[in-house]
Amino acid sequence: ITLSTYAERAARQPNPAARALLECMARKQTNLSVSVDVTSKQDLLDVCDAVGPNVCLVKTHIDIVSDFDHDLVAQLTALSEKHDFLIFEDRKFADIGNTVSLQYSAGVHKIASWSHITNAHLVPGPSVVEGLAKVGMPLGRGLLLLAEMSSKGALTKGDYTKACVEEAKKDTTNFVCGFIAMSRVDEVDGPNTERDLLILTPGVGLDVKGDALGQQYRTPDQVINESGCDVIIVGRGIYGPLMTEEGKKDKKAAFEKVREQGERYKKAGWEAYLARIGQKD
Ligand code: UP6
Repeated sequence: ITLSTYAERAARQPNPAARALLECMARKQTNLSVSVDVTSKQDLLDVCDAVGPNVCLVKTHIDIVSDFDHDLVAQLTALSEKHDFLIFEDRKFADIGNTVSLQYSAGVHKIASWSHITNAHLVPGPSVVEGLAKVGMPLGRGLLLLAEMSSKGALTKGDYTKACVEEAKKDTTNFVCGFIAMSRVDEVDGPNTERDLLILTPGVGLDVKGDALGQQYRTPDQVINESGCDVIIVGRGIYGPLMTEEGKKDKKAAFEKVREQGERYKKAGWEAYLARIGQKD
């Protein structure tokens, strides 16, 4: 998998959301996903508009938006069409099948109706996947399992990680289309010839090694080229300029910096991919 191009992998990808993502990555030449962890609707939309041209995927935590309403979803969807990116609600579902199917389809956020991709912990066992599949499959959605986390001391390792990989490989419905992971977890025991699975990787930063709350950062080259992951997820590395005192005072200048950071991470991610597949450009 690691030596195939994104376009080659799109052509053989059975999950519609994963296929659309791979096609978008090849078309826009970007493996960058921006994690827009801001708490106001307008900031969220403005970040998406600023970095939209450089990303394949916008990752949200919709439950942190203080002034959430369905117009936000309508505008986010419009931006995803304008700039050609997909949407990934980072909900990290982790309950019994019946509960997650309700959390995914209903409530305030109605995640399944607008988010192309979402994710889940396998802690409850395979029924978490079944519950989500019931809602997401008819809509052509995709699910990522959290096989490894980026934070210090994460318990997602060893047999737990292996169980996530086995679950994904044996999912004949293809609803599970990949993982959140730090490494090529589907190929630790040799090449994965069973199913093409995506690896999306958070904990990516070019300027700092971590934060005060256990986050650990690696560079796009370490993640894509050395570890063989497919998509880099970058949050504060991109929208960080908005959070500073200076940024709060001069939003226009801050958004220009956000746009520049998007361009910078896009370039770094794509160079790492070209190095991995053995091409210069
Ligand atoms: N995230 C991680 N690590 C994981 C899984 N998810 O950082 O193992 C998510 C966080 C955050 C984003 O919830 O939204 O990725 C990382 O943000 P950052 O780049 O600002 O650290």
